[in-house]
Amino acid sequence: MKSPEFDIYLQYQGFLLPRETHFLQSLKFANEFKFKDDDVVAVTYPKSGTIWMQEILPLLLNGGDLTPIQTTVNWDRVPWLGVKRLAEVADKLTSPRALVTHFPYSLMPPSFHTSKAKAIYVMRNPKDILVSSYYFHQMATFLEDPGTFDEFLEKFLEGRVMFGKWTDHVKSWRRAELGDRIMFITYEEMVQDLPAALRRMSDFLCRNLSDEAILKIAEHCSFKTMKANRMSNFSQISKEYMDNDKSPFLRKGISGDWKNHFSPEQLARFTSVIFKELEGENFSLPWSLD
Ligand code: PPS
Repeated sequence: MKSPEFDIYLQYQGFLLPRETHFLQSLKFANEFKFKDDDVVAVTYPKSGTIWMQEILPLLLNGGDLTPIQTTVNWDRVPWLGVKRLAEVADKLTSPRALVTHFPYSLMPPSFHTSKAKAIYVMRNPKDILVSSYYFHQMATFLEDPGTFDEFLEKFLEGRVMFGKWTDHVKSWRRAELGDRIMFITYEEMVQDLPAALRRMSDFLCRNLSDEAILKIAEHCSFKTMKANRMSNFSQISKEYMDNDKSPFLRKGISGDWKNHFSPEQLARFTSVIFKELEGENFSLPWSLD
């Protein structure tokens, strides 16, 4: 039996954050974290490809040496900004450092703004995020029970989920002041042609990688390889926190699974809300919402 909502989430600057991993102290640590100019942070709304980036970034930064993904668990290899573990591993990270975060722009620490650190924002079709998150809420005991898919869809649209509304998150990171410090990529692009997506990221990070290195990285970052990598598949986490038998963390790894879950009514409701909230924004979505 899961605990009530207030036990599960910490309210922080208008956002609900899972208490299991977020503490006032870890958030203070994040706020005081000193970004360096050669850091790179992958920014994601939950379930958009975070752990994929924890696999990709070390390999792009080191030219394809597999040591980090074979010897270090993902949460220590590319730690989460905001999560308590960061304080324990921050000093051990070697430059160029890679981090991930679910933070909306407003939660980024002052040093991020004054540094030249780069950000890669990974965006995923929100319908697939909803589906992925629905299963994740069933397997992660530190998150609330999602209820029915219909109930969870309403919660998601209202932003009564960790890190708030998806639309607010994507809008928050469209900041002119970031200029060429940020690149945007989609989960779908990565699924469709991983080597091409890796090439784009590697160019953004000014890594001059050979085609051979890119192909090697793509092979080791495929869904199949990651699912078998015990440093990345959460098999080392106790069932008490994540029950992979209920739903594996690396669940399907595809785009379009929403088609197996949405009714026509749910689709119409979802599309109209998201559409309305993005009206007037000067960026377009790379996929159609309906
Ligand atoms: S979390 O909890 O926010 O950190 O989750 P996150 O890592 O952002 O997202 C989990 C989804 O990403 C999928 N994933 C991948 N898809 C394709 N290829 C690779 N290599 C890969 N690695 C992770 C993972 O399976 C989750 O999506 P779903 O749709 O649930 O399968």
